[in-house]
Amino acid sequence: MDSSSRLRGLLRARGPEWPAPIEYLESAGSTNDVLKGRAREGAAEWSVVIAARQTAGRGRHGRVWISAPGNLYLSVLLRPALPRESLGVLPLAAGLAVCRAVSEFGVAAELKWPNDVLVRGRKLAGVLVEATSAGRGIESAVVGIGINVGLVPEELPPEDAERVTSIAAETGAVAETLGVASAVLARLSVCYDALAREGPAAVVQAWLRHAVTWWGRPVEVRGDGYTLRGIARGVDEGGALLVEDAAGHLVPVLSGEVSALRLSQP
Ligand code: BT5
Repeated sequence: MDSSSRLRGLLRARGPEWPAPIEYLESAGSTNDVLKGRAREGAAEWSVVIAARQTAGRGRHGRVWISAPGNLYLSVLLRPALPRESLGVLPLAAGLAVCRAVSEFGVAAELKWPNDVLVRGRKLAGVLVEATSAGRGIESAVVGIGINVGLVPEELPPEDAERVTSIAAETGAVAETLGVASAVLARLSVCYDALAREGPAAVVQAWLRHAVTWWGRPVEVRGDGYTLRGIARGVDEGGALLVEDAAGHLVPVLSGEVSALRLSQP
């Protein structure tokens, strides 16, 4: 059986027939790019592209995503009926789906705004959402998910080794990547239904229950050309991080890197 039929079967065992094409590639530049191409050709919502490895895997802002074989590289196409302001909730929904999916494989992960899935502070998975908008709405959103399944951190350069982890490194067991893919897709469809039915606030609440607990603590956010220090207060319905600045104003942060500051740090 080929890999896409196998994944389709795993999904069928968990629920209804997957509603769109599933494309499995032995190698891709970036699964997000392949799926963006399919989206331009009119691909259906929930179309999936998976690659066994990527030669140009990307993180946000053009960063490199380490994409050796043995891990999961997956992109799924959504056409959410959401206003553009709610786009920021999609990475949270995807992160939540990943967090729930990996718990099936014995990994207790935590979510870090906006798109990290961590275990004991090490990165297990990342999410890259790339959307096109139409008027005030979203035309399509390609949700890219990378999960380290079999990766051996010690085989990476030392600077990466101590910052990453994988399902194998956490559990000592090698999970089937397609099994992880089916768990992620099934969980994503549940999160997405909740988003449509109950609205972004419900997804944000669920996300917060799995998030790193730094609320009420000092953080630093580094974005494009700015640095903001303040107290992390929460996440709003659009998925923006709310940081209370020195003047006591709640500043919604749409993108950036956040780190917790030690209380004594000036
Ligand atoms: C992300 O970016 O975390 C988004 C990663 C999304 C990858 C998926 S794979 C399928 C789809 N196709 C793609 O081309 N991309 C998506 P960001 O928050 O910018 O984090 C990037 C940073 O994570 C890098 O600068 C490294 O420090 C670290 N990193 C790179 N590869 C990693 C890996 N395999 N595991 C853990 N950390 C990694």
